[in-house]
Amino acid sequence: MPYTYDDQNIFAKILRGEIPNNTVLETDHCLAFNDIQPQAPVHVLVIPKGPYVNYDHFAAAASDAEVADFTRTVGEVCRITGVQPGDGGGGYRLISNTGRDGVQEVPHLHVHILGGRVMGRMVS
Ligand code: D5M
Repeated sequence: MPYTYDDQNIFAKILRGEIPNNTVLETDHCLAFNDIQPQAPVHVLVIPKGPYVNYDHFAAAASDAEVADFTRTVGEVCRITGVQPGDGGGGYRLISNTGRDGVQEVPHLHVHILGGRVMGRMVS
């Protein structure tokens, strides 16, 4: 499936420094920042710096280095924010809304990291 990337989306503007963000972690290939409408005490978005529309696009087109960096960045943010389950933290939920049926609002791949409270069961 070909994807056309809209470089006027809000996360593209964040990456270009045109609008501010509350950065948690920046790596060679990723930026992690606090969600502006937090749904949990910890609500961080992790995005790749590359122009990928969604998870499907990223999985097909990103380099191994980008994929590795993205995966490790999600894990590092969980450690930094204290939600990792291994050392007394309570754990977390990862969500990547993808495409129309996933009700994705911003057309730049992002993973939501939600934690700091017990999540409800996913029913919809
Ligand atoms: O979720 C898109 C998410 O992006 C939603 O939780 C709000 C968040 N958002 C939107 N604008 C900003 C800015 N400027 N900073 C931080 N977070 C933002 P989706 O998965 O696409 O429905």
